[in-house]
Amino acid sequence: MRWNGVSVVLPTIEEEGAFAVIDSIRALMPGCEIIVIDKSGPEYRRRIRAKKVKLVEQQSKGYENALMEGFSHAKGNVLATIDPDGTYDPEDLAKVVALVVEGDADMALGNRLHNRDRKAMNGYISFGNKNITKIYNAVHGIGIHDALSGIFAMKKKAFEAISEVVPYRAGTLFFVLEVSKAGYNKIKDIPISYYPRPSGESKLAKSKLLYGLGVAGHIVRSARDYSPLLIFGVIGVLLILAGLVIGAFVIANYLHTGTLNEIGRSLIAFMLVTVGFLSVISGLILDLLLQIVRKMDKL
Ligand SMILES: Nc1nc2c(ncn2[C@@H]2O[C@H](COP(=O)(O)OP(=O)(O)OP(=O)(O)O)[C@@H](O)[C@H]2O)c(=O)[nH]1
Ligand SMILES: [Mg+2]
Repeated sequence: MRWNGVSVVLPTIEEEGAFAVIDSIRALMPGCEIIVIDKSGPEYRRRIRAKKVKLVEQQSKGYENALMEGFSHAKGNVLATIDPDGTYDPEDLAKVVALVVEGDADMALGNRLHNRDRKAMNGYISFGNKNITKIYNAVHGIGIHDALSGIFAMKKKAFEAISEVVPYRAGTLFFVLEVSKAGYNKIKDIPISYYPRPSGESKLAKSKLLYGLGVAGHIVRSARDYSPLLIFGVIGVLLILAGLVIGAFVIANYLHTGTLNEIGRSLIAFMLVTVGFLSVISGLILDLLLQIVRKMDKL
């Protein structure tokens, strides 16, 4: 494998694992460009410079901005990243990068969820991530498994297509969403290992729960913009079903007693069914508008 055209970006905030990761990447992917996009103090920067890699002092804020800034300095035609905190195996990085270098994918990701180490990722984070990824797959018709992986790679062209987008707080999913929206839909993943953090604390988010909710919000927004029928249709059908279940109780009670004495429940059932229908109809109208806009875009 030729690694000359590959640039690997390592995001760091005082990350001790980075030194060993740099050595491993050099051994596994000789000739690739290594860029450290850093937000640490002067002492850490001095030690990174001593490793003879390209050090970019991050001007912006946050993980997504760090990667955007790092990628913009890359010379390679395949851009990749690995979280250098000791939770990923650089051998997996080489495998993920190979998928893009060999032309099998526009973007490739590592999937940590195939065989989860319970010490490395706790249950609710894994559950949240799995389901966030599932909604993403449903909206964009893609079959990946772990949309928040710290190892991914993409064609330079895919990055160029999104280089003007202002990043939002969705971690790796920001890149996945934007690259697929830009038409780079060949997105693949392969199983990788994931280990408990050996040292230091999490830098990406103070609360993983709040972070996860924010990420889920971005998917729902993208679903609204890209597959309105799916999101409004599903919400509508759920509301109608809830209304029908409550309505069935009211009718059963009426048949049993001969009097209609559950006015409250009847009203709720009626409202749920009505709002459900409105939601489905909104989905249909938005879907029609979207089709028209897409047709006009193509003209
Ligand atoms: N330059 C830069 N690096 C960042 C920033 N936020 C996070 N990182 C780095 O990005 C990588 C991923 O962040 P982590 O803190 O490991 O996030 P995480 O994997 O969700 O958390 P853990 O499970 O504790 O590892 C690490 O190498 C961080 O040092 C940032 O704002 N700027
Ligand atoms: Mg980490």
